[in-house]
Amino acid sequence: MKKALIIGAAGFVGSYLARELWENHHMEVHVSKLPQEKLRIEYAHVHDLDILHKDEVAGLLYEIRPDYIFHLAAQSSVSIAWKNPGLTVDVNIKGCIHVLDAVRELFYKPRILLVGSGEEYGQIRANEVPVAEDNHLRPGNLYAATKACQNMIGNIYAQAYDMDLLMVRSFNHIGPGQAPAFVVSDFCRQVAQIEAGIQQPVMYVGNLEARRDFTDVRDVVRAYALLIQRGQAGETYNVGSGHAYAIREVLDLILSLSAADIRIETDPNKIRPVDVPVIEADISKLHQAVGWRPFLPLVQTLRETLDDWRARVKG
Ligand code: A2R
Repeated sequence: MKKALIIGAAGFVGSYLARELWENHHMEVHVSKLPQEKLRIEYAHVHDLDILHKDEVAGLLYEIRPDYIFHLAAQSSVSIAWKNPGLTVDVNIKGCIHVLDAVRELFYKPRILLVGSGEEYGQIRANEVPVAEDNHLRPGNLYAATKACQNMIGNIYAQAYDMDLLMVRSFNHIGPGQAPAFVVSDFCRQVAQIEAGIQQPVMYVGNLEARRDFTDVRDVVRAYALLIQRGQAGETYNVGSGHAYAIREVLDLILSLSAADIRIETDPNKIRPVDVPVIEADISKLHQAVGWRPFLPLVQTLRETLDDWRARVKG
């Protein structure tokens, strides 16, 4: 039985990935969380780890001796990155180096997947859509810049130290349980609150014209599990649906799932200082490598996310 360690599993993706590895790939699953976070996963061993402390990373790896390591830990919010760039750089770059160095110093060679972001491509030009892995990176925000840097560092470590690592650039992933700082979760929460009568029937939105590539988180983790087993070392793979939707289209779909009569208003706080008009993934490299395609239709994910918020709002 292969052993997997998911670093940074108390966030949105971690539990979904743990379940995928356990149920569909029959791995022994270890997960890490920050000491102050709460996390219980029935079929996973839970460990405390702050990646800002390199010794802790090394100690945990030595204790578990995983075959596969998924590096998910990050300061992953674009808006927090604007407010706290220092923390974002520390966690996303220094923390990643701690993980890579701890792995490099082990007495054996586990395989590592570094999780990056479609935001790394930044200002994608019209003739570059859908964007492929060898495109220029022009990050438009601090979060994206740290993830682009993580990717470059991953490439350097893979070549210089012959490490068995691969990287992904994941586009917007969505699904039940996501924090409301992300657009789909935010919209679903607002609709659920309006339906429950705890918010006026007005929805506050940001830039509705931006086009983004949305994938259900369960499809995303399926790609991670396949890649770590069958992907090519030293390579970067886009993980996305391959189709960009305008935020307005997503909003309309969510509104169509509710009987409530809702007015739309722009909230200047939700407009980011720099926005990228279109982000859409070319997923042919991933498909060729492991045969992956997304299964879950957008409307199903939206329905389940809205239902999840309806349950959360009821408490
Ligand atoms: O920021 P928090 O308190 O939510 O904790 C996050 C955690 N984290 C850390 N873990 C260990 N040591 C640290 N110094 C540290 N700082 C933050 O990593 C959170 O629990 C987890 C990342 O989960 P999320 O932010 O929910 O990201 P998600 O959506 O699960 O995405 C996984 C990966 C991230 O690297 C994203 O940047 C990428 O996929 O899209």
